Amino acid sequence: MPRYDKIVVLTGAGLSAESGLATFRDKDGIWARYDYRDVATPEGFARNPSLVYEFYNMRRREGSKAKPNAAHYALAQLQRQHPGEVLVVTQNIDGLHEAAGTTNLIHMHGEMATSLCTNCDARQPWREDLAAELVCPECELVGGLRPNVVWFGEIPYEMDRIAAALAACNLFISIGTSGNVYPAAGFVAGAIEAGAHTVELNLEPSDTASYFAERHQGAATELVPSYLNTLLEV
Ligand code: BJW
Repeated sequence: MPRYDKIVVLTGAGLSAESGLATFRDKDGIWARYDYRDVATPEGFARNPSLVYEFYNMRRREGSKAKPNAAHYALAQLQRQHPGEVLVVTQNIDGLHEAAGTTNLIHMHGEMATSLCTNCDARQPWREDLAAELVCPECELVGGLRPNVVWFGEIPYEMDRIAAALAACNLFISIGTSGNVYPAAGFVAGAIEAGAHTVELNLEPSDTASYFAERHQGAATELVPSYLNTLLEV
């Protein structure tokens, strides 16, 4: 019987930083170049859809070239080899967890390789650029396609499933996230309430670092494989 048999792992932009994808709030991050109100809110999209399409088209092109790093692979290995349940909840919209082999995965902030139709709610694989004049392949209406991402003021995906997993977990690990954005920043409190051991792995202490029982600082590609290996040792 492993020490922890129900593990929830929350990941953020820091996990994909060493795959060459920018974080949001670091010095050279995305929010240093863009105002989040313009590109990551429904109001910004209504005001200037072209800017938002271009922002996500650029990130989709960059994301399609990125490769998983050692931290993504270590998480996939944990899921394959650990005898307990391991759920990965990612805030990242890139596809690097899947590319590394992670299967039990929730993209709570959406996925950049899919579109969302505001007319029929269909979410569909989308590898090309998105634009206002495109036709939804599902309902065949023009003008409803948008990036399938969760903007500020919108409700993240699969919150019921995440809440149930947190309520049942006995280990919660948070990796490469600033603890700035809710509801993800509140997951550690939910895990503590469930009686779980809580661990933060991050380059710098996050905004919620003081909540965690155990904290390790360092780059994800070093820290994540070495920490997760300790969970696989009997
Ligand atoms: C490394 C590293 C390396 C670097 N190795 N580590 C007031 C109080 C509380 C809440 C609110 C409030 N006012 C408004 C709210 C709610 C709002 C919110 O939280 N606002 C805050 C800013 C205050 N939240 C929402 O609106 C959310 N919806 C919501 O609350 O709905 C209500 C509801 C919820 C639940 C049930 C019922 C109702 C929606 C939030 C949507 C966030 N969307 C974005 C953009 C869309 C996707 C995209 O474009 O990619 O998601 S914002 C952006 O931030 C993106 C990220 O997923 C998210 C989190 O960022 P992350 O991953 O933490 O990145 P960074 O850059 O912040 O941090 C990187 C970390 O990595 C750092 O710590 C580095 O140290 C570390 N690092 N290199 C290891 N190599």
